[in-house]
Amino acid sequence: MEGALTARDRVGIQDFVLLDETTEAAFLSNLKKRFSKDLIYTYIGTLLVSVNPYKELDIYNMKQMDLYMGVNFFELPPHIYALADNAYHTMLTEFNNHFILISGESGAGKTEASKKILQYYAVSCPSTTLLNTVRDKMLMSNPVLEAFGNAKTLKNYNSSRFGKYMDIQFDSQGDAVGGHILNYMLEKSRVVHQNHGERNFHIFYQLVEGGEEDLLHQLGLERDCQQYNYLTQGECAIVSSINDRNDWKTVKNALQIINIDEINTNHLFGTVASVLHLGNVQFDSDSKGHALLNSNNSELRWLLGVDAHRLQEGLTYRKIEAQKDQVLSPFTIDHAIYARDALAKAIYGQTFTWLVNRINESIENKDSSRKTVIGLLDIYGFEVFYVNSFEQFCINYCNEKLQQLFIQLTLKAEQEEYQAEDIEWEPVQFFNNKIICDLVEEKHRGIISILDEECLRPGDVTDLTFLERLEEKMGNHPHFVTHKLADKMTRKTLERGDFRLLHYAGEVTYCVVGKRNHNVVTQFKSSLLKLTEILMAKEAWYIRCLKSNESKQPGQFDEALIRHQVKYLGLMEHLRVRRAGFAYRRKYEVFLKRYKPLCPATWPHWRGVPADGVEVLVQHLGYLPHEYKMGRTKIFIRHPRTLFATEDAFEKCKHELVKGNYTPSIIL
Ligand code: AOV
Ligand code: MG
Repeated sequence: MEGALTARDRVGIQDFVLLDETTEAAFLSNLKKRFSKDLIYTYIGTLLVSVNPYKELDIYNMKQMDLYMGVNFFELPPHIYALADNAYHTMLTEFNNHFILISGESGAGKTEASKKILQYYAVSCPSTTLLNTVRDKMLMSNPVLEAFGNAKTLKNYNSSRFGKYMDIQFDSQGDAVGGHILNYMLEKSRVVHQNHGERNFHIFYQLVEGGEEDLLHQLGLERDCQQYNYLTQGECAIVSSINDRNDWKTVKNALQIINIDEINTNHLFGTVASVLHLGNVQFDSDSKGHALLNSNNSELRWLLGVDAHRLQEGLTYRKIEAQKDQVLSPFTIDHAIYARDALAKAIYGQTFTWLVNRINESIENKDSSRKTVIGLLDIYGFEVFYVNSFEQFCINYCNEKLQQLFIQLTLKAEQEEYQAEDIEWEPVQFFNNKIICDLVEEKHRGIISILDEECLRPGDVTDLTFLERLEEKMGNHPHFVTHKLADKMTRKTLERGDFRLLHYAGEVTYCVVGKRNHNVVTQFKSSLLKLTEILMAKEAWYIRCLKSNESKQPGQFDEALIRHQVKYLGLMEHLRVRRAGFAYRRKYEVFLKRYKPLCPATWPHWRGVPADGVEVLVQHLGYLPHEYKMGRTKIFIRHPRTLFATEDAFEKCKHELVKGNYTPSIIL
């Protein structure tokens, strides 16, 4: 007993459900104790809490993978491999689809977690040469998509600037046989503008720093990031902790593995180079204030293989179709710059979509036999910058939706199920962020609808009229703050072009200037709706990632920062529901069908109603009264250990069953 206590004191408790008290202080103290021992993972039941260590830990090697393969969840210390393995085995036994929702704010460790899971499946699933190829391609899709879709931000040196949902498909033997990626809104504005201390997408720097001499020559590029307007706005093109040259090699190799041939690879880098050249195109104005291409522009000849004259025309004139005629209306310099940047963003966005499509073709499994999937969701985390624009609005809205999904699937559905099944239950209160999701997306009344209406309204619509309309309609909403209200409150005042939302994870001030991209946001809303439907049809597993400190320092546990995340992620409420509730539940029919060989009275057939059969069965297995409850249609099992013991007994009897000489008494 003393030994157990010592271990507990030393390394904390590995499942929060077993904590003596469910206070926030006890929760944080346990997390801190474990973090100080480099134990970054802790469970709340089957949910995995992960704290970013900001240093390499020796816990992701082959030995560790071997250790966790096929082992029951709670038999070993908490690990991301245990969760991945448990999802995999549940999928195989129940032959259904699963997804792993990885959430947390920017820099909390979501992308790293999703990579660890993919690596685990790549190593742990049975393999053949052919499947190894598919697996290599799936693994190699990561460095390619990160090069084109990730960037250094103030929050994270490798921040995902797009959302990614990846289905890994398994056949009935458990082989990983293919995959499919869905991507969500790439932050295209980064191509043309970066805030101070931030960079453009990694691939630009990788090409300029790492590209072979011949290639750079062919693309008309100089090996100097400072030469390119699109690379220098953040004033941090070169960062000591990012090795662009090495990453270039990795990306080139990865492109080969995912079957992008030399011609397409050349086109791909030609397009990347074109964007850099486009960013250097400058304009002068003539005596009437119309934009003209600057006479020093040598850049145009490098652009896209497009006729220079037509491109020049496209960048300095608007084409107006009037009945059968076409009229060219000249741009001012500001308009010309806007057109240039819009073109650069569109080219890069299309290139990214093309790349995702190529990857999908290369990892697609064409065999039509039935497959089950494990979906991995790794999306940009909640973020607050000094200036927050349209993209932050979409990113944070996406995080609200995922939090809502988590609440629906865990806190809400769980408690509703106890009520529906007549299980005695003391409700646990929680903050439901549906009110904020509605504020953003509700039909006819939400911010997105108002944006739509404003953009379609004839007349003089500007950013500020849009803001006025918002203030008119939302002014009294508890999660919306206008600049007028902010002035009255003691809070930081707002600029005239700003509004503030009180998100589940904190306050964010958004600047509406230049924001009114209603098509993109409406599309984003419907793609999130589809994503929610995809996820709701699957069994969920959760990883909640916590950021340990803002300065990315190893070993630093910023208690206030972590307390804030524990709060808004709803971890305390989740723990309370878990502790008072039941880890597993099965329909009586399903439970009985699987485990009936374990009891002479239920094997080979139970003649009565399934609920009675289950009662007889669990009595025979020695379940204690506090370990389970009988609901209206399901048995509820309090702790997974009870189910694991039953499952172990079932595994043992399976061999005898196959031989056909089985009687329950042999086993029990
Ligand atoms: P994110 O995906 O959650 O942010 P990342 O997964 O990119 O965050 O993690 C940020 C950085 O933290 C990584 O580049 C690593 O340096 C470090 N890190 C994270 N997890 C681990 C780990 N398990 N072990 C060691 N270091 C780790 V964002 O994409 O910004 O929302 O949009
Ligand atoms: Mg990420």
